[in-house]
Amino acid sequence: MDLLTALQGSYGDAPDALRIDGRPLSREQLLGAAGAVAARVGGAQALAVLARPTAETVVAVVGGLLAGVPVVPVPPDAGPVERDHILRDSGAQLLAGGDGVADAASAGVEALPVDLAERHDAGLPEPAAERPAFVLYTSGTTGPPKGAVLSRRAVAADLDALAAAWDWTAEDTLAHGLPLFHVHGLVLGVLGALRTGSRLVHTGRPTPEAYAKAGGSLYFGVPTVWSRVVADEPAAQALAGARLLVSGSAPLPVPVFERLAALTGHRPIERYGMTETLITVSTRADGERRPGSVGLPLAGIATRLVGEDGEPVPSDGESVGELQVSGPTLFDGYLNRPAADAEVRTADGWFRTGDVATIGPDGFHRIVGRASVDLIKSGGFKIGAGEVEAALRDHPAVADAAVVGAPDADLGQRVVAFVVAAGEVTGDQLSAFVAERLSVHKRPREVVLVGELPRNAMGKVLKKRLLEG
Ligand code: MLC
Ligand code: AMP
Repeated sequence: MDLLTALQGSYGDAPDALRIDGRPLSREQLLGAAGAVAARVGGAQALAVLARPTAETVVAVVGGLLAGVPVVPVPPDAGPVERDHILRDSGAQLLAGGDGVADAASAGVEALPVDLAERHDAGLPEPAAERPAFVLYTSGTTGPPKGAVLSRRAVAADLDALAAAWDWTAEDTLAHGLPLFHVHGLVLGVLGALRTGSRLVHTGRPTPEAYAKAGGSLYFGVPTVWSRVVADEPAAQALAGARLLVSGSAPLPVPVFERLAALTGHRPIERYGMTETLITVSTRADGERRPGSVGLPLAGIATRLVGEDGEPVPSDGESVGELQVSGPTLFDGYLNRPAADAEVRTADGWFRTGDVATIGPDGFHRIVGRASVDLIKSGGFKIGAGEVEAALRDHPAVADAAVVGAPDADLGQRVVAFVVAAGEVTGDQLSAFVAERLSVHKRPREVVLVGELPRNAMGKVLKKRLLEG
């Protein structure tokens, strides 16, 4: 089945099939403007899109997909270090959504204009299902972000499995305000709506007031969004008329689940996934929604738990092991990084998630933590400690730095940097330094200046000790 079938076929002529940051767009407008983009990008190695939450971003993404050109979303607040890495590593020759030619020229690529008023019937054949749809950049424990290559087949398989699990149809209005450069906001939050044929309301930012006003039947949010919603009772109560509230990208605290259920009358769906695997496990619209649990594998997905000794771990609901997954939604590999690729795959072809989980006798999965302290989830964003440490070390007044994720009631975890200073510097200056070079959400929310970092005999920083204070 074509990746964008619903987009081309069954859509009505509603003038606001898509509403993004207050701007309405019909499907005919979206397809016409995207067709014009497609006609310009044909044959390019990759199309980078500065992924602001705008209609132009959606048009550029759909244009790339119509042309069969891999789309590389760039965080709109990415500083030069992160942006240049993504553009260089992906081989993108074109950048859509920038502030024009100057922006693109400074990044060494050509600016691709996006005009919402243009109409062009691209008339292009459906690209092969094996072709990459996206290269999505995701942080690892060390080094700069890696580009995960996701095929059109993987995206289509995941969206169809989610539509089945959540009874997601063209009758729905999907509402969310998540960023358009990750799986959650872009793959599920935009392509999911286009593939199922549902309307889409993107709220610009995921604030409780904006969610209350959006009039959705289906809502997506990261746990930070849901915890802010339940703190705003009128906003939460306004969601009572929805059909389904869905949480993902990080663990939903049980008290937030319970509060959401009490205020809205809806027990939220929780689903689990990763950039590299797309969404693989979820509770179902027609099944039990259990607090603290992400439910059952989606159709076509197999999961297993493996112990540190490499032996299988029993599905008894108590024994923990590394969660491994296989199925049609898995990525094709990290761009230009065969060694990193080999690390995450087992000899028999399963993907090692790095998440620690239990599986109950009833098949329900519980994510209990991550194997590495160097991967931080803050507000649903994955942040590699090594990338932030490297950015801090680039500051002339930093002799050494160690970054950890401390528990945080709002963000799940917050980035805390322990820094050995080599000169006069304040925590705010270091935080701003990281925000300028990388993405703003990667900045340390707290900087602790220390005389030295605790290390073991091998010279490795004892991060658990830092976290214990
Ligand atoms: C702050 N700001 C700065 C700054 N400090 N700007 C420049 N320099 C500095 N030093 C600005 C920001 O740009 C922003 O501006 C504003 O301050 C607030 O930014 P913030 O503090 O980062 O926002 P925060 O409140 O922390 O955001 C919470 C949040 C966000 C929930 C809205 O974390 C979020 O959108 N999370 C979603 C993450 C997500 O989608 N993950 C999915 C990954 S996919 P302005 O102008 O913007 O207000 C995945 C797979 C799966 O995980 O399973 O789904
Ligand atoms: P990312 O690489 O940004 O796609 O983040 C993927 C990671 O987010 C996973 O490996 C998990 O650690 C985490 N994650 C996603 N969904 C959930 C969830 N529902 N519960 C707990 N952790 C989650």
